[in-house]
Amino acid sequence: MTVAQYPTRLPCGSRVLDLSRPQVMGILNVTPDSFSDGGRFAARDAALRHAAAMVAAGATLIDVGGESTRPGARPVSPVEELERVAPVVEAIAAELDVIISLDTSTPVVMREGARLGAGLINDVRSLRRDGALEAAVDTGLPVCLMHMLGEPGSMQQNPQYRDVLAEVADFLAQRMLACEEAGIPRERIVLDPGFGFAKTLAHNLSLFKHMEGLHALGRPLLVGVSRKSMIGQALGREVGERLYGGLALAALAVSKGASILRVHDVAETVDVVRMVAAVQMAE
Ligand code: YH5
Repeated sequence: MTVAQYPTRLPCGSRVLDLSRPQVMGILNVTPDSFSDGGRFAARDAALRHAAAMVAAGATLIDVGGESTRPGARPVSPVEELERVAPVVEAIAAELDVIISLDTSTPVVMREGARLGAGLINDVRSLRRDGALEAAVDTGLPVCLMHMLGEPGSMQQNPQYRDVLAEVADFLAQRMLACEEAGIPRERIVLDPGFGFAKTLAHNLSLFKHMEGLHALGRPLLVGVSRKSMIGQALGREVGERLYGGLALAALAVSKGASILRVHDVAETVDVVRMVAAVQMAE
């Protein structure tokens, strides 16, 4: 069994995340395709209802994202991203007992989101955009650093690794160092292997199998595989048919010591996590 080397409490703004057991982060997309048909307030209310349902199902974090990272997605301006995300962050902070994670690479969204009540910055670009490190430092919030080669738009084209686990670990160690030099202490960092970002199926499977090697970095791990194409490719399933595959990976991730699972299907994943934890806690 994997034993964590870090403290079991991660301060996230006004709340504390309990890392003594695995936690489930619910995904809340606030891109126009997700919630926008009835106008601005309807979109905010629909997002709030979805967040409330995920909290009722056991999510302790809600990951709010206003930028689509899909290959080919239209780039979103910082103002547009902020206009999508800010009302939802504000509403969740006012209404729900949950830690809000900001799925953003955009400095102004980090700053405004933190001011409106977010508790964690989740940046798939690991704070490599101009001004992102400084913005994250200024918020005082913990950050999730994720491995990705290149940019979301171009990343998947021909990814190559000599040793995927070693290269992911080296990248995360480098980004952790950049954070520490900028003023984000390591105690505030969460690490993510970045499943599905510039990785073939073989890369994703190997990285998943050997994920425990990342515990050498000494920080909690976040895993996001929910509905992703590694499940589709391994099983030959369309995006709406990937729940069981995702739950298998959730059980495996927890048994490999992952601290946070980023998922669409919160209720189902919470049962898996509680069941695995019950076995892990046995004599
Ligand atoms: C992640 O792994 N992923 S956005 C393609 C899919 C399904 C889902 C249909 N943000 C991560 O969720 N943040 C995203 O196929 C993330 N870790 C962290 N920390 C992509 C996504 C998805 C993409």
